[in-house]
Amino acid sequence: MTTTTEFDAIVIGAGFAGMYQLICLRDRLGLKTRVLEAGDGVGGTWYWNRYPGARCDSESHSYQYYFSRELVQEWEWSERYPQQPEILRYLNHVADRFDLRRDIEFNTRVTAARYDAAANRWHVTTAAGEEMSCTWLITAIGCLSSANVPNIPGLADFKGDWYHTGQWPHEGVDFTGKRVGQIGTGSTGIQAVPVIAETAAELTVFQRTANYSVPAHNAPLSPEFKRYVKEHADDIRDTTRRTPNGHPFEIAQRSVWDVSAEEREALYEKAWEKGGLQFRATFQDLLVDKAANDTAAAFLKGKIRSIVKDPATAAALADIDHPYAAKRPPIDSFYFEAFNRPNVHLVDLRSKPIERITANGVKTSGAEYPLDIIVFATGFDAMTGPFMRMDIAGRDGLKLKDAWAAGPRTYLGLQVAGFPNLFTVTGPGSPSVLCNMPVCIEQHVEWITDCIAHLRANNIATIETSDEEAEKWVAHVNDAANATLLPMAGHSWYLGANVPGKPRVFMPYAGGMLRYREICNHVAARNYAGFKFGT
Ligand code: N01
Repeated sequence: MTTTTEFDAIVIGAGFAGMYQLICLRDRLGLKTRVLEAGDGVGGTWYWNRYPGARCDSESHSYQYYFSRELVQEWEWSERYPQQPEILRYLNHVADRFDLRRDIEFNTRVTAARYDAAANRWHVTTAAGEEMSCTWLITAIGCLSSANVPNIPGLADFKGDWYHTGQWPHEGVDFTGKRVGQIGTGSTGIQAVPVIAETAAELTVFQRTANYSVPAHNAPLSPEFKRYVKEHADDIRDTTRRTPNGHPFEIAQRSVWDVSAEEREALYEKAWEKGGLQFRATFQDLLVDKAANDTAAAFLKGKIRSIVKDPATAAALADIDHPYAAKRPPIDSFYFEAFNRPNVHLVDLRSKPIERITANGVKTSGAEYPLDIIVFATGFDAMTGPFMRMDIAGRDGLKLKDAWAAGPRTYLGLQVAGFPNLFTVTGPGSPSVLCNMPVCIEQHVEWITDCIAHLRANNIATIETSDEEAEKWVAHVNDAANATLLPMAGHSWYLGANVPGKPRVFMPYAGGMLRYREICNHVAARNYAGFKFGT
């Protein structure tokens, strides 16, 4: 590592996005590039989220980079849904293979970035007080990287240990013989429950909102499937680029109303047996027609009632208040089954909410639950949180915090008006979390790389969008969301509703990855329409 502090480009974050951005800028464009990473290793999400049961909800053969044919051919996944350690091994392999570490500064948290218009440079400050500058600043900070520990009174009094799933200790946590309380039943909590239950003496699950879940049916990959993936890599890549959510399966073209009730039930049963996120592809109208969605919801609630033996627990787990997949649909490995174990208990917080944490455990309005360990599976200050914990100032000192006071406003999720030469990989207003992440990351990184190459080739010093373009894009993002059932889950993190005081704005672009890609390509082909160039 050199001691230079002036770069062509600085990338913040060394997860899937930052690593590929480094490859593109350094190796394809020849830019002097530095990646700044808060952790002491690569991996981003997969570096931090080491909680029990952490595995990917995308199928392994689609949850990888496709930019390098050689990389695709040489890497082999072991399971249908890879576990966190395997994904982290993959990302470390990528870092080694492409010799990335020499340009990544680890243990380096960016605290501030300031645009100097006179010099046309971004000045970046780190927690250790280092100062660096660059022409192009690219955030690759993830959408779900700012842990949300709810402000429940009394946490400081708790005598036991507590952990947030997104900041899990690297040495692991031993639950043996412990009374564990888990708050949160989102995708993370649903993965963690069955694994924690295996060793904890008692596991009490505090559920505020009941959730659907479809079995993952995870299994080791067969040699035939591994061979299929290698032989059909280009087809798999093309499918992920064509489908609205970037997954390697097509959404059925039929409507719920094209088939009889019996046929529908049989199709849901088949999808349940297959498992995974693919369940929502059973019919094309599940996310746009509430009555159609009700049929899937009824099927899934019936499954919960059939799995969970205690009727009161089953009723609380199946009492779901939002359409299926209006919140990010979890997939699980024996989540509902875990409630049949004698050491797992459900506390329904809707009737009796948490009042406080005491020295001994969690106190709801109904009872106090003595605990040795509390696990917060309470999610993230999603999409905007990672930006807001940095002090980013653009043209004329405009703070990003102020520009986004009423919610994030971007053009294409790629740029913010008033922040020249700042690009935001999978930023708010892009498909990101509604899509299989590596697919949208590759698209964003390649678009940004092509854009910077264009600017350099044409001696253009700055690229910047305008308030008007951001306004139009935000309106389009809202229209896309409102054409679906997604806004009907009023408490979802897609809307920022999980963080008290956060503006309620639908943040990801729900128009689908294919449409989004076409829009971005169209913008580029029209000489970056919607952006202003400066010399
Ligand atoms: O977080 P969440 P997550 N008192 O926000 C509850 C991705 N992911 O970490 O719904 C009591 O979904 C909250 O209750 P409610 C995926 O995109 C991916 O589970 O707000 N409860 C909810 O039950 C996912 O969507 C994978 O009423 C409180 C839970 O905590 C995203 O990460 C795996 C509370 C939070 O659920 C986030 O999932 C896992 C409080 N004060 C996650 N505050 C893979 O594919 C919050 N809750 C690998």
